[in-house]
Order: sequence, then C-alpha cells, then structure tokens
Amino acid sequence: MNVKEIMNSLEAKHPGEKEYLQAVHEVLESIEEVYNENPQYEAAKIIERLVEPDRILTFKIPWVDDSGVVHVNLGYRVQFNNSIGPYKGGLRFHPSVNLSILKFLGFEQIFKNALTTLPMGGGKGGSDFDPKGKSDAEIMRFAQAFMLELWHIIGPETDVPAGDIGVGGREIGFLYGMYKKLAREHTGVLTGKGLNWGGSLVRPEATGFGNVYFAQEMLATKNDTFKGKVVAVSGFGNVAWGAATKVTELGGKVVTISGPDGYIYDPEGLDEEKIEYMLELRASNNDIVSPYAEEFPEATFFAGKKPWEQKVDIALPCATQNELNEEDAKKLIANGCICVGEGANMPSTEEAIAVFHAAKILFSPGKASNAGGVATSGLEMTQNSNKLNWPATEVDAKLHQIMKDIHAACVKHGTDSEGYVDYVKGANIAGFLKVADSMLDQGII
Ligand code: NDP
Ligand code: 2IT
Repeated sequence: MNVKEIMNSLEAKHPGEKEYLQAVHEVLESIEEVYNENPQYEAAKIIERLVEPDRILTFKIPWVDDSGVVHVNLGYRVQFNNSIGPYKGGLRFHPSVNLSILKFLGFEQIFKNALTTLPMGGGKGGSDFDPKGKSDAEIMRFAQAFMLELWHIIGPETDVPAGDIGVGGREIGFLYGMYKKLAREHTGVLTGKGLNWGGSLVRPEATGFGNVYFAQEMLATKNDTFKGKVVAVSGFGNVAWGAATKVTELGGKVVTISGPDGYIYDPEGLDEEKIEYMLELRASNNDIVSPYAEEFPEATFFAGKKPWEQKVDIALPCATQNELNEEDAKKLIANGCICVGEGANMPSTEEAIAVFHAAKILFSPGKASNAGGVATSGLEMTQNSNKLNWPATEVDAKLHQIMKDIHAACVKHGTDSEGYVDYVKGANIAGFLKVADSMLDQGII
C-alpha cells in the first residue's frame, strides 16, 4: 500500500470531503506497516474495499413547524461495513451535518465497533436539521418524517442506529415510535431506548463513563489515578455529562465545560448539583453554556474561547470534531497536562495529535476511548435479543471490562521499542486486523 497514492485517488473521487479524508489518512498511516507485511490484504484489495461505504442512502425530509411553515432538510444513512455484524452507529442532528462528516464518523465506527469485542459493523446517519429552539412537537414531527424514509433500510439484524449530537432519549423515542408503527414490530432496532420499552441501564452514562475508565487505565500505566487531578471537559451534552459525573466520583475536579458560545471556568469544580444543572441547561434547547456563570457566581464565562487555555492535569474533549488544534495542544502541554482522553469523535486535529505524541503524554483517540457508548448499545441489543433487563451493576461491570480490554488491545499493538504507547496506532491496528481478516474470510463481495 502506498498511502499517498490512495489519498490522492480518494481526494480526486471525493473532493472537499475533508473530515472523511482526514479520518482515512489517520488510519492508513497507522496500519501501513502491518498491511504491507501481509500480502493477502493487498491481493484482496482490502483497503480499496474498506474506504468506500457499502452504500449511502440520501433523502429529503419535508416537515411542518408549529406556525405552519414547511421546511425541507436532508437526511442520510451511511452503511459503511458489516463484516463483523449488522451496521451500527448513531444519528446526528446538527446544522453542520454533511456527507463528509457522516462518512468520517461511519468509517471511524467500523474500527471502534471492532474494538468493543462485540459483533457490530459500522454505520452513521443524520440530518442537517437544527434542533436548537424547536418545540417537542416540532422535534417529533421531524423525527417521524426522518423515519418514514429510514425504516426501509434498518432492522435489528441489518442496521441499528442510536443517538449522537442532537439525538438523545427524546429523539430516539419519537424515531422508535414511528419505526414500530411502520414495521408493525417491537424490536431492538434502535439503541438508547427508554428503560420502560427495551432500553438499557447505564446507556446514557456509558460514553462518558467509558472515556474515564479508559483514562484510568492509561493513568494506571504510570501508577497514577484521577484523585486530586484538575480536569478540563469540553461540551455540555451527553458525553460531557457522563465524563464529569465519573471524574467527580473518582475524586477529580472538573473545572470547565463548554458550548458553541464559549466555555465556563469553575475553579471550585463541578459537584452533583452543578452536574444536574448541566442537564437542565442542555435540555433548555438554547445551546448556550453561559447561564452557568449566572447560576454559580464563582464561575467565569469566556465568550468565544475554548477550555484548553486553562492549567489542567487532564483534558477530556467531549464536544465535536476538530475542536482541539495544534495551538491548543501546545498550551495544554505548556501547562503541564499529562493525559488527553477523547470522548468526542476526532476532536483533536492531526497536528494536535502530533504535539501530544512528541511530548509523549498519554493520549487516547476517540475510537478507543469513546467506544463505551456503542459497546453499551451492543449490550442493549443483547438484552433485547434475550428479552431480559440487566441490573445497572452488571451493565457497568461489563462496560468497565470492555474498556480495560480495549486498553489492553491498544497497548499490545501500539507500544514502541522504548515502551511509549501510541494509542492511535494501537487502536487502528487492532480494529483493522479484526475487520480485514473477517473480510478475507467472506470473499470478494
Ligand atoms: P450532545 O448533542 O449531547 O452534545 C454535544 C455537545 O457539543 C453540545 O454541547 C453541543 O452544543 C456541542 N457542539 C456540537 N457541535 C459543536 C460545534 N461545532 N462547536 C462547539 N460545540 C459543539 O452530543 P453527545 O454528547 O452525544 O456527543 C458529543 C461527542 O461525542 C460527538 O463527537 C459524538 O460524536 C461523540 N460520541 C457520542 C456518543 C454517544 O453515545 N452519545 C458515543 C461516542 C461518541 P450544540 O449542540 O449547541 O452545538
Ligand atoms: O459515535 C458513537 O459511537 C455513537 N454516537 C454511539 C453509537 C451507538 O450505536 O451507540
């Protein structure tokens, strides 16, 4: 494999799809050596077959708002690869959504899902619909209109969507209701469901908890823990909430959260009451984090800035892609940061990752450290198949073990001759080998 040649050919075929090209480039760089040592991969054109999705459905979503005005949004489902299980991955509702973003997310999901040890392929979907300021009735009508198209191509053994940015429990409820009506069946076709109708305990917390469990494993390699650590979290959504909850429980101090409007610095750290308030803020549908500083006067709001300028021991980016660039990475290192655990998907730019690797700090890529969300979705699917509900302690214990196993796989494949663990390389190689070998077993299809 020649990474440059493949990238040139992809750039020509998919011009301007920068997030997708970025995600592919990172994986190819990591796996080049392993790929070239195994000529059977090249003979079966594994890379050429892996970088293109199996198929993409795009559709329009007409819907009517509360004042009777008609709107038209775009909807997508990218079914990327189902070599190790049904397509699996979230739905994102955000005005920035386009095909490049969903292809990057779907591509990453293939390797992430392989790392979970559970049988799930990779997919992603969503819409450029903006949930900001919409009423519950508008969200419901939009979700129903979205499902009217999507239901044709999903199913509990085919493709199992879930939440992502802008899609939480409320949206999954509306989507599920419409699927159920159209398909006339009650199955585990979506994950992140309500607890009364097939959902799993711990799924809402799982991504953030998993990210912290993974960081705990990284810290343990240096005989260190979260106790007494000062932690910067970005975002104030589902993942940020779970991460802040678990860090606080482990004795760490979360001093920042952020939104598209800027970030909050709270020198006293988040506590139970403040974490609860974060949920209220997110549910208010205004998409701004600044009211926190009015509610808790000890905190300061920094408009238009990102939390990476604060002096912290650990950073957990949990908002969105490319939210931490080279300059941010340099500031974190200069301030003594020892560990960065990605809760979001691809929040660090390639240049930022290079800074972390050069400084030899602990750095985990999202496809490893945020895999707890989809892993617990996998556990939800198992409970649905078995028609059982497991207690929270059981789900949490399984999640914790999965994060430990992912950490071990990264160490196995990512440790260099000096003992430094490149978790990016480790995660990419471990995920790739499982998918590539499955593709080989199944022939040219
Ligand atoms: P939420 O919608 O609950 O929260 C997302 C947060 O990020 C919000 O605070 C949101 O604010 C902010 N955000 C979104 N886009 C931007 C932007 N362009 N600039 C600044 N802030 C932004 O989503 P999740 O917490 O579920 O997702 C967060 C990240 O974690 C995403 O990268 C997602 O792909 C990833 N992830 C989620 C999993 C899950 O199970 N939910 C699993 C694994 C990864 P706003 O909406 O106002 O823009
Ligand atoms: O990025 C992700 O892994 C998710 N948004 C969760 C996907 C899932 O199917 O639970």
